[in-house]
Amino acid sequence: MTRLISVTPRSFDPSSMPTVAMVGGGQLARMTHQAAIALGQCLRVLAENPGDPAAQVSSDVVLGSHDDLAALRKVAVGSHALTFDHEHVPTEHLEALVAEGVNVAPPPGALVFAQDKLAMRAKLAELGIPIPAFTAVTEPADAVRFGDEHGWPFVLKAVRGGYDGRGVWMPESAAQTEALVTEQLANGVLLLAEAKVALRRELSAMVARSPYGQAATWPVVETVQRNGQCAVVIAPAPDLAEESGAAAETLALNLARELGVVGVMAVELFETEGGELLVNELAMRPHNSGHWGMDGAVTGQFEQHLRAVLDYPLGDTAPLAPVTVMANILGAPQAPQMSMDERLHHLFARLPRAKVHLYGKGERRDRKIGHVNVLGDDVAVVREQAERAAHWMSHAVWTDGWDPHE
Ligand code: AIR
Repeated sequence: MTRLISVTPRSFDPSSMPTVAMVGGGQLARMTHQAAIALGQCLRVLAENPGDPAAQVSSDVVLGSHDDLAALRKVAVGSHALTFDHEHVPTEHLEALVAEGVNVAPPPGALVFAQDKLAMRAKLAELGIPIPAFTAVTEPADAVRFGDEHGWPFVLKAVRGGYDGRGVWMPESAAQTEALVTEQLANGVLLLAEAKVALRRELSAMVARSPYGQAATWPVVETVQRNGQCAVVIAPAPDLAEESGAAAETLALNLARELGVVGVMAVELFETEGGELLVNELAMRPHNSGHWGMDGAVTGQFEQHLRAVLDYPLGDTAPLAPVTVMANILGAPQAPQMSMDERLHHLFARLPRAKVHLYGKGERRDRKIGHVNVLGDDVAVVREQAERAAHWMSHAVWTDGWDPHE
């Protein structure tokens, strides 16, 4: 005789899963939400507008500004961790939240080194990590003297708030420097001067670290910059000497530990013509140089960031192909007549292996509106496909003259 055992099914209780709150509703938050879904979670987002990329997709949105403490409190309440899609939150607000018991990840004492470019340089100099020569600029004469000593043009940077080429200038002369510095200081922008380094290329070393102290790096990638912002990422960086790659990963791991980072961190590096590695900038959030890993690594940066801030064990970062190339879809000077939907249709017809990520953003010149990942064996072939695909998506033009309607 068969006995029937009655089993009471347990329904999935989303409230038993942790809530991560992210300040900022851009594409980085949108793709973090995408990873959160797979983990049975919903990312709570503090967005300025309901149409922001992450606000379009999360069901847990707080509308407000990242510099309003009341809005930050509202998004933080009841969350297991509060984390970031950009670096622009005032440090004093974060300290107030920590004092109220909020788990800010990365903690403000670490995040400040990604927010304040001068504090970062002072700290790295103290740790003996190679960086380009720099100085604080409190009056025009400081910058002119720096140009005279280190060569023209040099790089003038806003200490806080800049990204994607914003807040960066390269003055060529003393007169230009004086005008620029006077104008920026009058606007209340703190400045630093940095030597312009003779580069072979730019690299990025990404690492994730959990509060428990577990850390994992991805292979070092090459980042190709155009108009002051990232256009293409090649993973792993082609022809990088094994010792240099290992040294960059070790540097990222050590820095993450020294600074007390929680979550992911990108260490943007210059490879000099002599093969030396210098740190350019730090970002303590998902970063453009890690987008390749969404399709090209066992664990991508967005899932890893969530695992790290929640103190879950970290995921395997191994690449899934000999090479992955990520090409940004950057808004064309003029948005094409052809709809995004039709462009996507044609892209898929021509390049079935291309993995496309669209951010739900309006098309504006050079704005990051999506990216394409292509995996393969040969760097030149894969790079050409990824760049051609991204150019097609933004311009509705095939760079090799191919006509979809012929
Ligand atoms: N971001 C943050 N720092 C650098 C970048 N690229 C991402 C974040 C932010 C978004 O870019 O996700 O919310 C802002 O993009 P935009 O195009 O509105 O300036």
